[in-house]
Amino acid sequence: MPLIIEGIKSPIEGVDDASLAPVLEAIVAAAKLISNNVQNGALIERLDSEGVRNVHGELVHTLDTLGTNTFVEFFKDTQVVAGLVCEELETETFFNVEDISESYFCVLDPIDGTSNADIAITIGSIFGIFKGTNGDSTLDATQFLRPAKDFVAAGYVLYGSSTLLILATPMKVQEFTLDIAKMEFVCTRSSLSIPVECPYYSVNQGYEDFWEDNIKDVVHSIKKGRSLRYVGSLVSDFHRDLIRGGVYLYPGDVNNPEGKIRLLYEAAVMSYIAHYAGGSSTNGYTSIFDLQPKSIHQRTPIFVGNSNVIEQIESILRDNT
Ligand code: AFP
Repeated sequence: MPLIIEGIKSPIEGVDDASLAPVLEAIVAAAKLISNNVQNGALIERLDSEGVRNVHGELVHTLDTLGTNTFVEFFKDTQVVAGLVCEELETETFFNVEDISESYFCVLDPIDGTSNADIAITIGSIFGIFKGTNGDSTLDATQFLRPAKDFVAAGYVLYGSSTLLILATPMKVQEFTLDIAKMEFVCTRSSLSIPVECPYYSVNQGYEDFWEDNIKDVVHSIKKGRSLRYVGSLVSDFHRDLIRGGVYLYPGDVNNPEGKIRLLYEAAVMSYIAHYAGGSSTNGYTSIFDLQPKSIHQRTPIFVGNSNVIEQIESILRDNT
């Protein structure tokens, strides 16, 4: 049975469990508010270079704080979200629910790409949703330390020239566009699949001097016949690859062997969407869709998008070891 969600005009397919509705409604409500804030750009985004830093040592922007607070408030009100892991919060946050095993645990990057926010470049919110493990009513990190394949739904909201919601379930990946006049999301692509052609690759080529030789070999090989596109917001770069065909790469380098992208609330979500859109993902050696996280803020190298190219990348890395 398709699920009817307040704030989304079209029904959501691929979710059997109606108890997920309040979680999606919270995400939609938060997205609409954040979308308004993002539109205000520099009127709202006041970055103080001496300002507060998050658990990763990165400067916290006004939008990060607004985004985090907005999601926390909406999730708290659902009565079914029992816990949240958020990029901006050092430890897990737990909420009161009646039955933990019947509740949901969310992972979240409230504003991805905030360093682009004050220059009016597309940013986003990334989310993944786990169902409480049946019979397990513990409230600790183990509720979140699960591979992407365990998500019941995942997606992102993209705040660009229009506001889009991409929602992946095991049945399909759907795109919704925010109708500003009515402030409701309308389905604009009912079933997304990553195109077979792969015209683009997205990587920060500026780090080339710091890459190990095997990564240089990968990029050298896959760039042939492709255009480089790199925004510097994972949501934007991934979204282009999802719609137009491409691969996104953020490998490790000599200074940061695990790269920059967080496993739980960035890489795992993109790997889940890619998987159900007919693409794939790897950390170089193992599919990120199946990768077991060890800690909530863990980073991972990531290669995600067109399946043939991901296979090619894994094969180059295998041959180099
Ligand atoms: P910010 O949220 O600090 O802007 O980081 C965004 C991000 O994690 C991801 O969205 C980008 O793909 C990546 O960083 C860009 O990082 P580089 O600037 O190192 O290429």
